[in-house]
Amino acid sequence: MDFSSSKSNEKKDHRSDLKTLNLYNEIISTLPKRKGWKSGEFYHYQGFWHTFFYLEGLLSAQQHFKPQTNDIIVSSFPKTGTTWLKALSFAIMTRSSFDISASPLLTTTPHECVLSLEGALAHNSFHRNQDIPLIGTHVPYTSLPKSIIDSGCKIIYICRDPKDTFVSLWQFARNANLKGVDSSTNEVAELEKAFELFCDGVTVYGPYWDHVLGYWKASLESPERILFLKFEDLKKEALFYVKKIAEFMGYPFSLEEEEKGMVQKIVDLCSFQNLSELEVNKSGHLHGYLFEKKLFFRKGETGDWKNHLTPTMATRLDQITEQKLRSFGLKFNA
Ligand code: PAP
Repeated sequence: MDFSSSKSNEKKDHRSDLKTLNLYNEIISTLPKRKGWKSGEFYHYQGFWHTFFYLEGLLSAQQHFKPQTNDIIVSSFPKTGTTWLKALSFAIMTRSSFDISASPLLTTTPHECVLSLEGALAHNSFHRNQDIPLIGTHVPYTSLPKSIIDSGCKIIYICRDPKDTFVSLWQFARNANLKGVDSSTNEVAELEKAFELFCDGVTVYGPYWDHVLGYWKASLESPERILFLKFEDLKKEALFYVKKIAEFMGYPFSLEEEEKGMVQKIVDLCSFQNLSELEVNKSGHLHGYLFEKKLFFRKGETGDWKNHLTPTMATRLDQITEQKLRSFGLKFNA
């Protein structure tokens, strides 16, 4: 896969050595914590809940990460369309280097095409390819490394109706058969219990609503720097939004490209149906992680919450959303 990055250790950028890792352990051990959805714990840092692994990565990124001037950050709360947005932004950016029929997305999973700031990059799993200025993250806006904010990097944020987000997150946690982890320590909280925790904001990178609000407010203040998207809109009007994303990124489609159907080709390449059927996304684990790649492709629909949540649960999530987001002009409709 090494077209975009390498797995070697020969160069340092924002990763940590053992001494700093010990320091991060010390910092994390002083933070408020709560039992998570599985056996591990969530740690409360700068207003949000984090798992140990990603918090260690975040601390490292906050201390060391130096963006390139042309970097574009692809940001999201987990399970709101990260994989899809990574694929789309990557396909848009690399379309002049690779014919669609030879796109690296056909042989490399989107999470390895666009590496995670607090995951793969911070934890030494990969080195970034400087020719592809795209970085993924789930970090809340207010916790982004200062270097990212100061550099004025563009940010694309995607969010999703919290009912579908919760269901997707719970299904992911439930189905994650973690490599090398004893299944008895791998049990996920019952749906009802996980639901209560989600409503209380106790979920990885939660509270969900605060995460969305951080990016929403920033996008209102600086629309030229932050593009705010919803999964549901992208589902409904993929062509329109892919053009919008490309323009925002500074890689607009030419008239000739549009006439030749390039926008549609990118939509098709990155569609759930296409990506989920590729061998590279069906088998194996993400490099440096315990997750199977196929876990990132479940249904890819809007409204699956209807198959999992009771009407009372759905109303409760809608009410929280209304309370927390409505006055800022934000609503969802899955
Ligand atoms: P991540 O934040 O852990 O990377 P993310 O990609 O945001 O996960 O979320 C996975 C969801 O996106 C899954 O939704 P579901 O559980 O409701 O099915 C997954 O199926 C969906 N998904 C992945 N790729 C695509 C795609 N190309 N188009 C539409 N949905 C997709």
